[in-house]
Amino acid sequence: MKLSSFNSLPANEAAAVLRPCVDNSRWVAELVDARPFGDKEQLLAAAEAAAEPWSEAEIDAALARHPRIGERAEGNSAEAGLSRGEQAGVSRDAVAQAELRRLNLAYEEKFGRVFLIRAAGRSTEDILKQLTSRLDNTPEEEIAVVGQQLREIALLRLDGAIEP
Ligand code: 2AL
Repeated sequence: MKLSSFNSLPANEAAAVLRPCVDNSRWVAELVDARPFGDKEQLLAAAEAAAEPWSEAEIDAALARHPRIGERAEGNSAEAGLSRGEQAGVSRDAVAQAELRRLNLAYEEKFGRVFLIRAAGRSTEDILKQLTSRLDNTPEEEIAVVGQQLREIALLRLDGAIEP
């Protein structure tokens, strides 16, 4: 969608464009209310500012909507389609899948939430390396990394949703 169209949508329709980027009503409302944006850079800067920082509760709520790395999102919602695209490069190889599953479960056991990483543009090897290394983080270190990954995913999705 063109930025000019996004700028002039009714608030509920503009919110519906933003929600698949990250399902957080505070972030969505801040951006809807900040319209009109003069250019796409302004929109992306506002989107980043509104995502910094997330509260822990916001992170937990948003994470509930992300499938595990290595699991294909089901259904034809906008979010599911975006997730499938982001994870398109994740190997379907049985050994890689088993390793992802094992490390995902170890991560969930330690941190009590799904492992989140901006998957677009990353190889399976890179994801496995990050997952292994992040397992050594303290909960405080890890929540900062998760927040950053959630911002990156939201910004990439928004970048893809709005044309200049
Ligand atoms: C995902 C996903 O679905 N897309 C992405 O970039 N990361 N999931 C995840 N658990 O990290």
